[in-house]
Amino acid sequence: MTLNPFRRWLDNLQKRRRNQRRSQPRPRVRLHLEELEPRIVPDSTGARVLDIVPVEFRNLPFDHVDVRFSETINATTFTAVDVQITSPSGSTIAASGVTPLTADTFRIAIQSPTERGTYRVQLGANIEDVDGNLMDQNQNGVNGEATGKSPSRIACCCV
Ligand SMILES: [Ca+2]
Ligand SMILES: [Ca+2]
Repeated sequence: MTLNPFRRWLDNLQKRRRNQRRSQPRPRVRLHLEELEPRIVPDSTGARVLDIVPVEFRNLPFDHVDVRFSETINATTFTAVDVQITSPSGSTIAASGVTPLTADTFRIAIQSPTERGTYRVQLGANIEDVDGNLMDQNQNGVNGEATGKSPSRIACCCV
């Protein structure tokens, strides 16, 4: 039984090491949990037109168009100058005014046209959201592009 003394020696050695480890002061790890502060991520996204209504007029006075944006708009930056309405024959219909209905919806007043057919309505791109971002209708991350105007929307007119 020559193994027993060796085993005993090894057991003792392991025990001593374990005891040594226990008796040594352990480094204390303290977790300091901190509440996350609310952070405001600056808005850099330009608004886009979601809806233009109505899309069809039948034997009704065609004197306004309502437009809804993807977000709140700075109403001072949306005026009749930002509206382009083209008649079926290609002439321009002037917008006579823009009135906010809600934070993101506006009514564009126009002079009643006399032509039947399809009218193109384009808006932008210098209309700003409340953070000063110009429109980004094509959502490519570049605001205020001339090509970023709202897509041609159709309003049919029956007069
Ligand atoms: Ca925005
Ligand atoms: Ca764009």
